[in-house]
Amino acid sequence: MKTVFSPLHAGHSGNVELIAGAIVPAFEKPSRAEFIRARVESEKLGPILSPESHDLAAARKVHAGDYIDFLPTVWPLWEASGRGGSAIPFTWPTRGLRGDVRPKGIDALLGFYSFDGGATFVKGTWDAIKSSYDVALTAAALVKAGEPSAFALCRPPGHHAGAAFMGGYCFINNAAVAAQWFRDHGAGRVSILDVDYHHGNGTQEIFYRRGDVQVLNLHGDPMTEYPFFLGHADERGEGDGEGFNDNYPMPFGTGWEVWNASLEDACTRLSAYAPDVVVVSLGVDTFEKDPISQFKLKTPDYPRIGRRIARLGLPTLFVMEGGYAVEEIGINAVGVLTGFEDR
Ligand code: SP5
Ligand code: ZN
Repeated sequence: MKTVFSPLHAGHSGNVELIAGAIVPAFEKPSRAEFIRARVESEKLGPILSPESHDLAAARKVHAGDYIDFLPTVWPLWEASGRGGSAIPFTWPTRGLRGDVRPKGIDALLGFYSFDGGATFVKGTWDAIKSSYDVALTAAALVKAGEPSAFALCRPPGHHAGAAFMGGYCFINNAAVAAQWFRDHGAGRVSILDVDYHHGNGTQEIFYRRGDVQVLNLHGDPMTEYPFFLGHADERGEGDGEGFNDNYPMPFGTGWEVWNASLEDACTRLSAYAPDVVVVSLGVDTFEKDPISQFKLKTPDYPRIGRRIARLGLPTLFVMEGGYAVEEIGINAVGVLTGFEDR
């Protein structure tokens, strides 16, 4: 399997986040991608390619144009206001406030275009976002050209980013961009299988009213887990999308047996949908040692995930999402991929 990777991710570094009452170095850090890249090499998964540069037209097909225009301006506006550190949103238009009026000024705009304080900017963040987008599209093109699978080693991740908002370490929704790109390049139906520990709220929102992209999500129950405000089992899609969104919320402590039963059900639904291509939002924060998550998957479980996905028998694009146990992130992420290749 070919991997697409860009070193530009590394400019998105030194960010901080507010978590559990403390401001700490962001868990979503550059070493994540480096550990995965190193494991791709040591496992001899296949060649590692650099991404080709793409314009932002494909991003605008799943995101609002004004949101995409905003992202490259964040750091310049932040610096122009005389600040350093990380640019972090801190005020949001929730119930009782106006979410329909776009305000002015960097603090207001950061809140307007986000749902939490987890998507933060430093100087190199936009270039990293753009490189992650290029990685996803370049890997998608490999699958379109006939590769049975490809690995988009994206960083930053994407599945929390909605049509017009960032959050949860995510800015451009790489998996959604790739799914749309497949639709625009000959695929009649696309399935997105999101196995990250957290609900892919952004992906769900983007495709919720569409029947041409099926979205399947396995995740921590939003009654008790981030992102809290989406991801319940009764969210089945609306309008043309009714029946094409499926959520599998699971409780803290979920291990392989229960998680695998959800995967099996999701795969059955996916096969019934009979898509032309599958996009896997590959998070490995389901791991028992993940520092911010509460599932109990073990290292040998990851190749099992890959083997089950391979049994779908469909062209498959893997898009990297979360996973914060950096020492094991490469072993677990690449474990899914070697499992897929059954080796
Ligand atoms: C892509 C992705 O995996 N984003 C995850 C963003 C999660 N942000 C909030 C995490 C809250 C964790 N709370 C538990 C703290 C334990 N010390
Ligand atoms: Zn996650």
